[in-house]
Amino acid sequence: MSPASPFPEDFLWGASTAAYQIEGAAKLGGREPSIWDTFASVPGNTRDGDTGEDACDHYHRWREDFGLAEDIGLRSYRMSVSWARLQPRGRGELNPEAVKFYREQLADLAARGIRPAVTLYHWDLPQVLEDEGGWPERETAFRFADFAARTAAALGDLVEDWIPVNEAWCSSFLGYYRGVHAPGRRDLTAAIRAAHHLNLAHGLSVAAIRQNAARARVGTAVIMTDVDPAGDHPGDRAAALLSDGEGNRMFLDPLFKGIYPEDVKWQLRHTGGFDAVADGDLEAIAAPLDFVGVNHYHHMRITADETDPLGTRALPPDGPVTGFGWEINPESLSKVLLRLRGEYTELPVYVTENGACFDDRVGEDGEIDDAERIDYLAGYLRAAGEAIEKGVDLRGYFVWSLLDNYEWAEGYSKRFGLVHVDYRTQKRTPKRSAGWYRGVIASGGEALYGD
Ligand code: IFM
Repeated sequence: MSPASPFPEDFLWGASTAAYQIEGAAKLGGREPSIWDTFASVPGNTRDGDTGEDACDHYHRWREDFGLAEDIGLRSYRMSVSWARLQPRGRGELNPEAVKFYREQLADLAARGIRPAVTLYHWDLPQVLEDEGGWPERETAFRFADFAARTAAALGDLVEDWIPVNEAWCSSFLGYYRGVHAPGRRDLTAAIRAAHHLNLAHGLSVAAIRQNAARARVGTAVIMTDVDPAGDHPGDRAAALLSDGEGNRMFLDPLFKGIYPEDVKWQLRHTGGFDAVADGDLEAIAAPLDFVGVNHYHHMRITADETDPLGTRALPPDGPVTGFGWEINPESLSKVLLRLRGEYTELPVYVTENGACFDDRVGEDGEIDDAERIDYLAGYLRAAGEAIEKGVDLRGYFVWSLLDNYEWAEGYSKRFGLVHVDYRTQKRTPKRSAGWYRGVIASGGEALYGD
């Protein structure tokens, strides 16, 4: 730790990406479609009909991208592997070409002194498994555990830090209830079943990874949103409680307490979704972990809304916002980290994602002066530092994202990267924030506290 910085010496300064958002090469190397290929191919599902078919062409350009990561001075890089590439039919032997592809990447990261963290499921379910019912079906959790075991065996000598499932809330509630993410279903019962089976998939894979990769440290990446009632009205308080229950506690409670929240079960009893919970599932889900990853983007003020099937609605933010219209409120990050420690666990924590998209412009000199992103990241990093000072065992922070990339239903319209990508030419240009982050890392965080 340097005198002015609360960040420990061995803090993992990192950045994150995900396979479908950057790889492209959707039809190469033996890969078969995932639910995102199918969803994005339907007109109207994504902005401008954008798909991840080419994305950032990281499949062919990963060496260049890792060079950029090294130039920034990243100590760790969080990536995901594509299930549809590694196990294209959702079962059986892994695809050797995909194993080679990821092994080469992991070896290259090691050679550059960058520690990898590997996510196994960042939303790209093989379409063949969705055709069999997808996450609302219990079998999918067992398919995932098998995939996790095989992948850990194939890559485990090159990776220590494993994250089985990224943001189970998005896959379940955005994918199966709101219908805005793949597979685009709108069925609350299916979403609750999906949430449970994603939780179960996480739990089953913890043991599967450890059995197949001796050095494994296994964690998770939960999205934690800071939720407040919009007003003092009892209706707003009840709506905020349910929103917190659906978004945060549905995932944190089973992981760290081995229960589903009683109030959420009661509110959603009419769906029958919790009938999916079988004897022994909660014990499996609550398998002890080595660390927790927190993805944080939102503070939300929730009001009651009878027109919404869940009865909740987020009010538009009244302060500064990102290019997504998401409220900029760094204090929320320290709040969720302190809540995690106070209510759930004292395990080591990593902020496995945090960042912002803005309307970045390439200047006439070819430079991208993304001052808003620098302000955003500086504010949230200082908030992370405050959480450390208040006792949170925070061991790392990963900017979302290393590169501009495919932002799901928003296509290529939202740019989150430290590095700009020209999707026409695939030219990479580090933004000013990349140089700024390099300085932060080199100073051990001290640069965050200069004048
Ligand atoms: O791009 C996503 C990422 O895939 C998951 N977490 C949130 C990011 C920004 O929306």
